[in-house]
Amino acid sequence: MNASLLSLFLPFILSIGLHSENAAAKNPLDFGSNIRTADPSGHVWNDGRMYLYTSHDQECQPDFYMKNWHAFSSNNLVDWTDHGPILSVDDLSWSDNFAWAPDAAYKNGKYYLIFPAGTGYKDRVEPEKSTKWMGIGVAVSDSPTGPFKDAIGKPLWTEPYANDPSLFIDDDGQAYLYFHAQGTDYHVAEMSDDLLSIKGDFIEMDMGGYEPKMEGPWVFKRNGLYYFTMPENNRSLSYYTSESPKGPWTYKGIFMQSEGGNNHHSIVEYHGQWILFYHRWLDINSTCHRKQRHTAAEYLYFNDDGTIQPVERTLEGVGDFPSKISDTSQR
Ligand code: FUB
Repeated sequence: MNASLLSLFLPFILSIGLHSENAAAKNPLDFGSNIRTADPSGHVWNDGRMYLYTSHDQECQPDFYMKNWHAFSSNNLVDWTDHGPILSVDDLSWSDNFAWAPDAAYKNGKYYLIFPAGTGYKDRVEPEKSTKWMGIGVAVSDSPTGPFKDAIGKPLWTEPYANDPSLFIDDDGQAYLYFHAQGTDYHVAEMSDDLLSIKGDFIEMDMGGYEPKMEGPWVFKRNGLYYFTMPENNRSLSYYTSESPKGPWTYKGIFMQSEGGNNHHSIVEYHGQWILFYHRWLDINSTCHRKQRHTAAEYLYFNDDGTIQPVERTLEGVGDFPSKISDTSQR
């Protein structure tokens, strides 16, 4: 093409480039519908697929009055299968609302969904009139995609009010339950072997003197080091490290800044790559809300000393993951 023709077509060529860049945008994750999901908990089970367990923002739901939990799975983080609702508060005898951030586990041949749910009413104008209560339940299934059945027919405990459960199972099989609870944040409970009850009392963890308002804890282990991560003040993702799942913990700082609304995340290794799942408040076509939550994913990188590198929110997310894993399989 000569120079004058090139200058004529340059804007067109550039616009194709921009469109193909947008076409590569993989955040929020494409679950094949306009479903709005929040609080993604990622797990890789024995079949090698990545499973995401999420809560569900429904069109026109008031406040955070949420009714069910969903599961999605993928073998490349780009093409997702929607397994639909896997449990609803309608299936519970002790709750009719607040289907908030779930977590999942696989143990002794069974899949477990550990979930917060509740009842009552939250009055944001006159909080003293609120009757809202939440507790943590356990549901079980033979399949990672459910249906899950309430395994104990009641919450694990009723006092204190608690939500945002997160299970970490250590290499020796001991499961630890971290949660957000009124007056009992930064505590952990050891779970019984069948994951249907807690053993003994809550254990207060030493957080090294820094205990900001927290929600949504997530604990993982890498190279023998434990990481306690959480949305600090509900919004910025930050972390501590320790030599033990019960602490003492050392605060290491924020790795994803706040962008306004609440955030909730999980961190999981897949094909040798660490992935951060989180949610974003995005504009939606809704008659009721300006923004609702959508699940997104980013690569998470560690420095040589084990510290976590800052993570930016991107449109591309993990969109090139299929090519990364096919490169790996050719090596
Ligand atoms: O999705 C309901 C609640 O909002 C979660 O339980 C919190 O972590 C926050 O994301």
